[in-house]
Amino acid sequence: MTDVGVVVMAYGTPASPDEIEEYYTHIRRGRPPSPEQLEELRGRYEAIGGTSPLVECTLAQVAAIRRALGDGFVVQPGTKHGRPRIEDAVDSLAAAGVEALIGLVLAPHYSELSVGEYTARLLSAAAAHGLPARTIPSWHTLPALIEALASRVLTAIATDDVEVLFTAHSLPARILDTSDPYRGQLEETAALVAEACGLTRWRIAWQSAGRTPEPWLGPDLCDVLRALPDEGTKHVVVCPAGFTSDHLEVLYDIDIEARRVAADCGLELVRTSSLNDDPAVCSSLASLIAAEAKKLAPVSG
Ligand code: FEC
Repeated sequence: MTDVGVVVMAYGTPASPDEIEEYYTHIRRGRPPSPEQLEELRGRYEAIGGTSPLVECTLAQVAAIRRALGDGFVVQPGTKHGRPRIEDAVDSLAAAGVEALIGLVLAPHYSELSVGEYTARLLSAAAAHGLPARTIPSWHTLPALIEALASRVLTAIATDDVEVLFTAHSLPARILDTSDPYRGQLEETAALVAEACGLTRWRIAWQSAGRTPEPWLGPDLCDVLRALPDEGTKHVVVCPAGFTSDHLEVLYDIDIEARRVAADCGLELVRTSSLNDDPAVCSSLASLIAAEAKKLAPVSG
């Protein structure tokens, strides 16, 4: 019997400061950033130590999923904007002779503009090799995810007088004009975690919005932080439920930028630790992949 190929997909990051311009140009769909935009992004990477830990975190997550899946699967990372790209992963799995592909994105919530793009690229690369493929659109209510986030929220809470903010990456607000499930899925994750923790004061907020003229999903995390002191709140826990690992959007946008805003308004901000290669979450993701593989039509021969 031949193996099933698995592409574990993540955002990707520049491997070194020299690659920031190419990476940013790829995110901008081939339009190079202005010198000011490039400098600004370079400054953010410098502030977190020069490069993002996303490569190592993604590889650790892939390794944990590979271990949990065991025999019968060949597991490769594939990134949206870094190396290897999703298409490179599919090429290498096709060359390894897999009979079919399963794709999973290391982000729990589905939007046509986020996970939808990963999926379209995976399916098109698989079709180019004549490989059947299936993907897992979202896993925002996975019990292991809810339990892992709940345990991190409880660890982060140091006082009863606290408000918990569940965040995900903002997207252009035009997604609300369609039946895009992104916002509703973050609300669902947040409500389940809040229930598991017995929280009474919590809400969702959006972070890391793009710097473009069109409206983005709100409320923005920093705006919520600025409003909280007027509501009598002094302590806040930020749980970036839309991300699975340590990277720029967590280490800069929350740990540096949001923390600065919080300090300016007299708020104490604690961030929940990232899931990274949490064994229970990775092994549950492996079970999702294995279940999806069972739905593949048997390949003759
Ligand atoms: O650590 C790292 O080096 C990479 C961190 C990183 C993650 C990430 C995740 C998401 N993004 C999502 C949407 C958008 C949209 C745009 C956009 C732009 C950027 C830029 C950087 C960046 N993103 Fe990202 N994102 C990360 C990094 N992202 C850097 C470019 C500069 C900036 O705007 O900050 C706007 C694109 C455009 O201009 O057209 C939209 C979503 C996620 C969460 C899901 C996922 O992980 O795929 C959604 C990690």
